[in-house]
Amino acid sequence: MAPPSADSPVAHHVREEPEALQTTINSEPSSLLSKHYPTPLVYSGSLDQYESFDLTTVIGKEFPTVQLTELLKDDSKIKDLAITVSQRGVVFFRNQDINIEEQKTLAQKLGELSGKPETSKLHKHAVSNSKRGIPVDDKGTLDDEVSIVSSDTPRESDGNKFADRAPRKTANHVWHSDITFENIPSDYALLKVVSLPGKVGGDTLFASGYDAYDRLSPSWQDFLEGLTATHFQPSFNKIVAEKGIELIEENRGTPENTGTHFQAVHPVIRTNPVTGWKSIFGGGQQVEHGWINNVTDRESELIKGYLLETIASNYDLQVRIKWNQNDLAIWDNRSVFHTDIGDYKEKRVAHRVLSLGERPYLDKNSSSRREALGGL
Ligand SMILES: O=C(O)CCC(=O)C(=O)O
Ligand SMILES: [Fe+2]
Repeated sequence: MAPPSADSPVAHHVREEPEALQTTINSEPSSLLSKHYPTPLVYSGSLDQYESFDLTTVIGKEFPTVQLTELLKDDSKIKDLAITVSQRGVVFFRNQDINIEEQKTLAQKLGELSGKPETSKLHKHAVSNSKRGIPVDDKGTLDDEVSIVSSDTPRESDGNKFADRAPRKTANHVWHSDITFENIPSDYALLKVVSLPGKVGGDTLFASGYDAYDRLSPSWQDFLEGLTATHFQPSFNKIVAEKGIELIEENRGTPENTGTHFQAVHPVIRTNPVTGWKSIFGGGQQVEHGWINNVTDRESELIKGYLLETIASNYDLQVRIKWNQNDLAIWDNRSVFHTDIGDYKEKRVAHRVLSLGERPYLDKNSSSRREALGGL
C-alpha cells in the first residue's frame, strides 16, 4: 500500500507501516527474541571536580565554569559527560572557546564512547548543509556536518516563522526531537550560540521525554509500548520542487540514512541505551505530518494530540535556557524534546552538530526514570 500523503483527506482506514519500511519492522520480532539490549552505563564521578548544579528537579544541568576543551582531553570524562547528558536530558556550558572542529570531535566521541554503532558518524543534513554556502568560520569553510541555525537564513523547513508572530496558532506544535525522519536518528546534539539577537529573546526550551512517559497511566504506557509511529518530513521534497535545490541523498552520516523518503518507523516509546530508561519518542512535530501505525486516522490524531499535550503542557518537566554568546548546550535527542523561541527580530546564529546514534528500539523490560531513581 502506498503511504498516505500528509495532505490526503482523513479517511476511515487503519494506517499501516508503508511497504518500503515494513522490512525493517517485520524483521524485528525474530531478532528481538534473541536480542541482548545494552546494559546502562555507570557514571564514574570524573566530572564531580567541576562546579555544576541541576536546573530543575527532572531536567537540565549547568556547568558554569569548565571549558569543554578541557574535558576533550580525557575520554573517561567524555564518557561521563555522555552519561550525564543522557540522565539530565540537557546540559549547558557557558562561554565556550571550543572551535567547530573540536565541537565535531566531541559530538562523535560522545556517541562512540557511550556505545553507538561503528557505522554511525556525524549527521549530514539533507538541506541544511554546505550547499547553502554559509561558512562555519571566518575562513569561509563549508561543512556538511554542521548546520548553521540562523534567523537570517532560516531553515527552509521553518517557513516564515520569523515574519510575524501575531497570526501563529500556538507555539506548541514546534516541540521536536531532531531528524527523526532518518532510520538512524541522533543521539547527541551540540548547539553553540555564536551570535545573539540582543539583550533578550531567542531562548530555547527543553522537555523530558522520560518524565512525559512517567506521567502516563500504566495502562497507557502498556498500550503505547505496542505501537510504532511513522515520522515524516515532507517539506524537503517540496523545497526541491519549488526552489530547485539539491538534497544530500546518499549516506547522511550512515549508509542507513539514504534516499529522499524522509520517513522512518520508530517505536512510540523508546529505551535510551545509556540510561536504560523509557521515553516518549513518537510525539511532537516529528509526527505532525506522520501518523501512528495500525490505528485509525482519528485515533492517530488523538494519540498524537495527547502526547504533544503531555510534553508541552507540563511546565514541571521543562527547562528554559537563556543564552549568552558562546554558550553551548548538549542534549540527548532520544529522550528530550526542544523548541526554539522566535521572539526576536535581530540576527541570531548557532552552530549545530548532530551525532547519529542507534536504530531506536524498545526494551519492554527496561525501567522508567522514576522507577530507576525511586521517585522524582
Ligand atoms: O536555535 C535553537 O534554539 C534550537 C534550534 C533547533 O531546533 C536545533 O538546533 O535543533
Ligand atoms: Fe531542533
